[in-house]
Amino acid sequence: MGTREERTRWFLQDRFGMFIHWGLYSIPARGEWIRGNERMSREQYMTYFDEFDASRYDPKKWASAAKAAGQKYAVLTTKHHDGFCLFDSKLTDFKATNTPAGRDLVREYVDAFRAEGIAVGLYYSIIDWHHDDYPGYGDKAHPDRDNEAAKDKPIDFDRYLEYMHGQVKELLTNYGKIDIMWFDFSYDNMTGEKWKATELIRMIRSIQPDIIIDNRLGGNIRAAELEEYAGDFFSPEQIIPPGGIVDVNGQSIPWEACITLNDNWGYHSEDKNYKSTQQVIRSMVECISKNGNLLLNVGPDAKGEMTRESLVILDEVGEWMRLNGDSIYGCGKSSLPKPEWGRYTQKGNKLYAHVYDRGIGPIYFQGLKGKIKKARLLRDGTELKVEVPWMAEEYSDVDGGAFITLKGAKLPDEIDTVIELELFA
Ligand code: H79
Repeated sequence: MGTREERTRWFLQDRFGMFIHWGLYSIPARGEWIRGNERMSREQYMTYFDEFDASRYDPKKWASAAKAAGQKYAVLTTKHHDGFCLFDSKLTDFKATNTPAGRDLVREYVDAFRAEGIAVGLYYSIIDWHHDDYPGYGDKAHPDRDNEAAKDKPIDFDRYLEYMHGQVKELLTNYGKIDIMWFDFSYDNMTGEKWKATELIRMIRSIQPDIIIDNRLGGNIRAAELEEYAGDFFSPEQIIPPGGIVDVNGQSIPWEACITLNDNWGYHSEDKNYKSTQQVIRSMVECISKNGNLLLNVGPDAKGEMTRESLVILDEVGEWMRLNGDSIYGCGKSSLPKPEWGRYTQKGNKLYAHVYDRGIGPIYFQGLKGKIKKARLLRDGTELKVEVPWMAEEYSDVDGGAFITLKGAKLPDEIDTVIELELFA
């Protein structure tokens, strides 16, 4: 089983993953929260169950898109808040095998991603709008409990917990080795032992000793004394924490920002508010420069295809990663402060300068005078000169910086030009 440090080692190396939100909500195509947001009744929502056919679902295509983008792990919504299961659970009828799709979609996902050498994660919503014994996430978001008749119906929450624990057990028993368990999420007093979290964690670790788990079952992952269920990594959503994530002693702890490509997790046919490839890459670099990972979301459509816009971004990210991946994988925060022209990532004595602002003249590296053994453009290996410009001693000696000359007026890569600095050991 090992320590958190041992369990998360691969995760901190890999740095970049694909999040996939896919389910019945992909049919109305207004985001994954549609049933809650629009107060849809169970009957209304069941019409999607009756037509979900996943007819163009080919997770091999997803896996090759992830692979080409340089993503090293993936996380799929096996059950979102709506309670619909993409897997063949024995504990419910509300599952893909009972829709026109008629297949266990999680099985195919696991197999396809494994075949590409991509680590496999499973998202599982502990909130459940379908189960009769779930109290609802607030009264507003649970359509069935808005209904006067349903409101006073007594619930047996233990029965829900048995169901939830049982499904997690199925997921971790039936699909071979699973690398990540991604729970979503605790709120108010619905946290920690409300989920029988210690028991749940022990069961998980007895089946999958090396699995890593997010921090959304509750507890305080930043504390000195950790609850057993506090999780292996912190999971900020739609935000990159300004200072990374540190524990109470100021030590960096594993974290992963999950970010959407447009403004929705689940497929939204009218949401064209996509981030640019440049934003995506620079955000990934920002995460790594703060010792974090990026889990980048895609929301495939009802048939199972990723949007054209998403595929273009993934493709462009991959093109950049192919040339600049050395500045990403296995890299983390540098001890140097953030430079004014961009960001640093670092791996041992290799310091990667991500230059966003070319300026004119040579680029200034504060604190590195006499410390650079070799400098090169990462994308093609071109040697770069560490020189002392005319009159440099008048200004560089002040804080011991070094200058590197970059030829031409423009950056060789507008997205992120990476200079690899090999430092003297
Ligand atoms: O699966 C994705 C989200 O659906 C889920 N977590 C990520 C990974 C998530 N669900 N809820 N939240 C995150 C936070 C709650 C947001 C809310 Fe709302 C604000 C719930 C009600 C108001 C956003 C806006 C969702 C519905 C309206």
